[in-house]
Amino acid sequence: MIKKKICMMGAFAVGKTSLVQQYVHSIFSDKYHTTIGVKIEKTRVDLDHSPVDLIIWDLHGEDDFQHVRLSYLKGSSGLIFVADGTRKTTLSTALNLKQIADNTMGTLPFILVVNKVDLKEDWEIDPEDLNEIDKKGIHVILTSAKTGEDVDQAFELLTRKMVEK
Ligand SMILES: Nc1nc2c(ncn2[C@@H]2O[C@H](COP(=O)(O)OP(=O)(O)O)[C@@H](O)[C@H]2O)c(=O)[nH]1
Ligand SMILES: [Mg+2]
Repeated sequence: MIKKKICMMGAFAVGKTSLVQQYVHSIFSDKYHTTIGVKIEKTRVDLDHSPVDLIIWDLHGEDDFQHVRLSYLKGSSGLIFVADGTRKTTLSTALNLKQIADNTMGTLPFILVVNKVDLKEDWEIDPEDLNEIDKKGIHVILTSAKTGEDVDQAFELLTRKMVEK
C-alpha cells in the first residue's frame, strides 16, 4: 500500500481546514473554527485503480509556523499551499511558506491552491498575478471549499505528482 503524507500550508483563514473537510468528508461549515495544533485526516484515493492512502496534516495559523515547521513537515511527500483569492496578501504568504519549506525539505511535489472561487466578485488576486506564477512552472488551481469546485481535482493532482515522482 502506498502511503503519502501531505501538509496544508497557508495564512490564517484561507480555507485549509475547509478544503480538507470538503475533500475527506464532503462537508462545509460557514462557522469559523480555528484549528488548534495539528489535525490529521486520513483518506484513500484511487489513482488509476491503485489505492493511495493520504495522511493529511492541517496546522493552525501561520506565525507559529517558525516553531513547528520541522516536526510538521517531517516525512511529507507533498505540500498544498493555499491562498484566499479575496485577500491578496495571502498569496505572498503562501509563496513565502513555499520558500521556507524548500529551505527545510528541499523541493517536494506541491500545488498552489487559490481558494474561495465562489466569491470571485470579491477577489483581490487578479488573473495576471496567477499567470505570472503559472509561467514559473507552479501549478495553480482555483477551488471553492464551499461548493466543492475543483477540490477533489486539487488533491488528486498532487497525489499524481507524488506517485509519479
Ligand atoms: N465562501 C467561502 N468561504 C470559505 C471557503 N473556504 C473557507 N471558507 C471560510 O473561510 C473561513 C476560514 O476557513 P478555514 O478552513 O477555517 O481556514 P484555515 O484557517 O485556513 O483552516 C471559514 O469561515 C470558512 O467557512 C470557500 O471556498 N468559500
Ligand atoms: Mg484551520
